[in-house]
Amino acid sequence: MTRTEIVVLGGGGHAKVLISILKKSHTYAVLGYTDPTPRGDILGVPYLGADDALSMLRRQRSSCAAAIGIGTVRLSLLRTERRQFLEALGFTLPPIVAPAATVNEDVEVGFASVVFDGAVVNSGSRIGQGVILNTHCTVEHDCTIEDDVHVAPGVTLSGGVQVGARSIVGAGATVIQAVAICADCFIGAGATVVAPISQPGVYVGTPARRLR
Ligand code: JB2
Repeated sequence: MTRTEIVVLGGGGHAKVLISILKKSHTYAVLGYTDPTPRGDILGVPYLGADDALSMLRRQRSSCAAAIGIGTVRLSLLRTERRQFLEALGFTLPPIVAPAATVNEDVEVGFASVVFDGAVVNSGSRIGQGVILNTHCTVEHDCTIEDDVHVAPGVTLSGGVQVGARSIVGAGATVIQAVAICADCFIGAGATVVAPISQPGVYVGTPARRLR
């Protein structure tokens, strides 16, 4: 089977996981990664330069895809901006679903989203663009996850939960069923969200309360 060539943006920890998943998928051939800072080869994948190398790459390889490997907490806006930058250059940004993730029937995963190993997404859920569903998170049935949300490792989102754009749900947090979290929230690691959140801010603890 012919593999689709793909370039990864970012050369940190998140990109490393993404590159490993892309290599395992047997669907993609990872050409290299871009980063403002050279970080040497990553899992055998070469450094291509900063993002300004991408327009040349796009001209040379018109069928090359791209994946965003920038996950840094608090940088959801950068992911949004980089997604728009790549779209403007004409790159396709396929959703990347790890072979070891479970995405059940009637689930939509948007462009430039990634679903890492052990994540489970159940039926009726809608995942927007640029979303990170990190290792071993659970997105139960009928959830709506808006663009550029990061669901960190080990999070449990119960059935019918909504998470607004660019929000981050920290590692191991739990959100009970049918609760909506608005855009631009940060839910601290291990928090338990039991009531709707309608104001952007930082929420921590059990039950989760606004910190700032
Ligand atoms: O505009 C950019 C850009 N800005 C920063 N374009 C490109 N191509 N790369 C950019 N970067 C690069 O992203 C930084 O120079 C850095 O190499 C990388 C971010 O790496 P870092 O290790 O700081 O974070 P991460 O995003 O790979 O991982 C974080 O988020 C994950 C979800 C960590 O917190 C991980 O532990 C976490 N699992």
